Amino acid sequence: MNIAAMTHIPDSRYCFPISKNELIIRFRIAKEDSDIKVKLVHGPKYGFQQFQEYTDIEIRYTDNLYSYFEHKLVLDDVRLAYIFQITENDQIYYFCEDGLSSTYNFDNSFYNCFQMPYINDADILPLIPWTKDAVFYQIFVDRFNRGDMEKDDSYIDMDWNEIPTPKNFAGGDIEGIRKKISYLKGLGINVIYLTPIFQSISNHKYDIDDYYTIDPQFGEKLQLKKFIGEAHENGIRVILDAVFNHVSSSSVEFQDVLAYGSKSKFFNWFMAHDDAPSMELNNYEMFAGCNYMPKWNTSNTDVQNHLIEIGKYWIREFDIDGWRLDVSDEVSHVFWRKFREAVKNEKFDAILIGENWHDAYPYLMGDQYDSIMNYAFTKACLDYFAFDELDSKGMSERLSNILMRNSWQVNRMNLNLLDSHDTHRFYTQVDKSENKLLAGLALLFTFIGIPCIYYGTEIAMEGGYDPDSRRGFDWDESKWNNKVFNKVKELITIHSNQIIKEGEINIDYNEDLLLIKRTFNEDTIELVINNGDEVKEISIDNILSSNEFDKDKNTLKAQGYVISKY
Ligand code: ARE
Repeated sequence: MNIAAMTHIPDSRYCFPISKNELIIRFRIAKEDSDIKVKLVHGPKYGFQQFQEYTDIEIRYTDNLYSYFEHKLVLDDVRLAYIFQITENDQIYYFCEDGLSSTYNFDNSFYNCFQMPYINDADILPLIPWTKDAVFYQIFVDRFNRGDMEKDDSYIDMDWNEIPTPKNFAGGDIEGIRKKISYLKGLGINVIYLTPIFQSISNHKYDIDDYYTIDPQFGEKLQLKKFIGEAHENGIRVILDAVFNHVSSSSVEFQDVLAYGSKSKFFNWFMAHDDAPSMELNNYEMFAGCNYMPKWNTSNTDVQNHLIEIGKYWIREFDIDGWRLDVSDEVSHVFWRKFREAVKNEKFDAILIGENWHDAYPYLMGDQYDSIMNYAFTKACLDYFAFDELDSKGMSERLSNILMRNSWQVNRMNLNLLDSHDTHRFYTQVDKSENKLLAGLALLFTFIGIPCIYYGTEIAMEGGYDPDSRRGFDWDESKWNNKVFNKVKELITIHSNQIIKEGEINIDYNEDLLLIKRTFNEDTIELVINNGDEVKEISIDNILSSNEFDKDKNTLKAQGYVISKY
């Protein structure tokens, strides 16, 4: 047995409550030790010495290094003590806070058993109820649709269908999105997430001058109100982009610092390297080497309060349903804790989605944001469908690994995406293979979490890296890929099934086939993807959606998928 691989951490992603009396317990072992048997030995915190119950637990997930036992324990007493009993070749071991031993003295267990000392209501990470049904649609505002024909359009310097450059403007606006609400509703999405809309000189508006003004290119406050009102009437929520890591160098605050250096009242709002910050010397903290994006000092209380007021303002006055948090991994944890509390007080079910590209567990323990943009899922899909870095076994391991990074609540609220304004379009990455795009979408809509479509994916838009992935949406329907469009609608409908919304997930593989099972009560929805080069024979009834599946011959062609229910 590989003892060093054995891990359990109480009150963490290895042990967390999902309700007042339900606890998920995970125990990690080396993958090559998967034949060992494990029992959870558990009892009341006050009384474990006298009373222990033994419960068999099972391996539920395996990644490329480890296997994870996972068990849902229903508790009578919410003060729990426990250890793990391991059997290998008839030999018994115990795993407790002190590690592994061949005997365990229950009389002395109060020194080294694991404990969940008490489950306090406030510490149960809440699942935002509406996220179960949520299907996101991300819009890069300048490129979705132009609706306001009266506005001053002298800034527009690109034809709608032209390939974008980093700096040109196509004219998309909030009014344009409002006019497409019925289109979006027809597609089946129910949350719109907009890239930034506040005053800024760029087309992407991540360098914000004034967080209280909507950029006139995109509209004005009344138009935003009208848009959100109509979206809500149509059952669609609206999420805005919070750029709180940095601001524009032309903002009032940074201009003051450039003018007065350490004498400026805003000096400590930024992180200058000496008393006289200047854009020539680049002697201050900034986003990714961009001196026009000076970093806010989010450790400073005045900055914290300033940004918190902005966060509350757009919820209170415009009834937005949450924030996507730009470069959230570079912003202070202390700030996010305060921000969360303020936002949730304003609207208890507003969602906060961080933009962390990597394992974000420390932010996702219930006191900062609710979930992240799941770029680890994106990367897995690229490695599997586009780059041939993963076979089906590897993909099943990678997806399992991603799930074991977080609690179930977070897994259910993570925003899964195939692409975004910061990546190549997925369709382009898979060399415009319609089959691979559809298989990727089938995975997106059956996996656990919230699916997010980047505008235009539904018509198979193409595009390389920024700025190419930000082309104008082509409203000429004769150019659409209708097969993809109809499949996306079909997959969104499948996603609304309770089995997908609430079900457990099981990830497996069989040679070239990737198998994703979602199970709720006695019912299962299963996705099978053939990522090999050969036709596979599989017998399946009750098909909900498929591509390249021959029902008569029961064969699934290369890159095909089939979703069934039983
Ligand atoms: C512009 C040009 C680019 C150029 C860049 C730098 O368009 O071609 O490379 O400047 O000179 C916004 C705009 C971008 C703009 C950028 C700077 O949308 O078009 O780029 O501002 O002006 C990392 C960050 C992550 C960030 C991505 C882009 O961690 O937070 O990089 N994403 C957000 C937004 C962006 C936005 C900004 C941040 C800035 O979503 O749209 O850019 O507000 C690995 C790393 C990640 C890295 C990721 C992608 O996984 O680990 O940290 O993300 O790759 O590179």
